[in-house]
Amino acid sequence: MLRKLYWSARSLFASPPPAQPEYFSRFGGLWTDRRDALAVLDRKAAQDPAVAALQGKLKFFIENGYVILEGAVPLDAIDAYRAELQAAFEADNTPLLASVPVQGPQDKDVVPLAQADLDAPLTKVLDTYVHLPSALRLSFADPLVRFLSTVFEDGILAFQGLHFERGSTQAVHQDTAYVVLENPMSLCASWVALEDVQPGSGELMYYAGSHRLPDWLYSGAFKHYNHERDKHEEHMAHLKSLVERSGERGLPLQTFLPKKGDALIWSADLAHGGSQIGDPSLTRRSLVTHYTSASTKPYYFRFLPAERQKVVQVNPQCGHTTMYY
Ligand SMILES: O=C(O)CCC(=O)C(=O)O
Repeated sequence: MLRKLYWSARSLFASPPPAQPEYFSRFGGLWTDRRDALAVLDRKAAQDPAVAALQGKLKFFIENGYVILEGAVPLDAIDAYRAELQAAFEADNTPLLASVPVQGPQDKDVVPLAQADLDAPLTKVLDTYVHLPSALRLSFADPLVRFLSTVFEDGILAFQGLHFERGSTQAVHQDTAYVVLENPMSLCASWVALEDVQPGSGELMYYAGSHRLPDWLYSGAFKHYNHERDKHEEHMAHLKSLVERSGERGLPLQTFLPKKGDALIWSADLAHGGSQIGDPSLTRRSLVTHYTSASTKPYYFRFLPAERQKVVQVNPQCGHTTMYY
């Protein structure tokens, strides 16, 4: 009850952050989110050969909110990861956890991997990079790290990983609603194909350019959805608005049909989801990693005891953390 009162009072009095004229979002963002990002890119490319080498990809990312890096992950690294994960599926003592769909306002639950139906579309194995060393070569493959560290202008922190065996069928959404950071726009995700993706398998889909849709403000103020604070209808209206507003702007709905080893990186606010599965016999194995900059903290650190707020440094540029283990 007290909690309810707190949230309703907060909803009444909270006001959105002041507009930041140099950014599209009032929550700011990375340099690639600035209104003058293309000019910034030209300046950076003139000064830094590493940026110049990525200039075409960065321009595409700035304009479209995503970029495809073909062959980003070595095939042998994927095979090693799939073998290690398969061994975990078959073991009775794996510490791995999975998120599974349930009815209710939270709509998901976290269970030991052995209790999860991996063939259910919304099952996600959580943060495999914590327990499977082979996952690190995927989430931190060189082309991903080069691109992400240029975008973040910093080291990178993986703070949520989702492994899918099947298409997710997840409605088109913006990650900033659920994947929450102290600096909400300091977010990118990679989607790595662990096999050649077949049409009908529930392909990843996205509205190109939707990262520039005006902010959706939960309870008039917040970038993220909180089921205790915000009405269910507000959440549903957000999802509906992404399709409507993308349609009004003529943004194309595209699907990703990658080869094994290809990766797609999306920016914080790209509207994306999983297509319906046309052929239930098809798998669609993929690994999503959500990253922020080394200097930003996941919001979940607020709710973890100090000893669990730890970053495992893989190398000077890359670290990972988790809320689950
Ligand atoms: O892979 C998919 O189908 C969607 C994944 C997704 O939306 C996410 O991880 O945020």
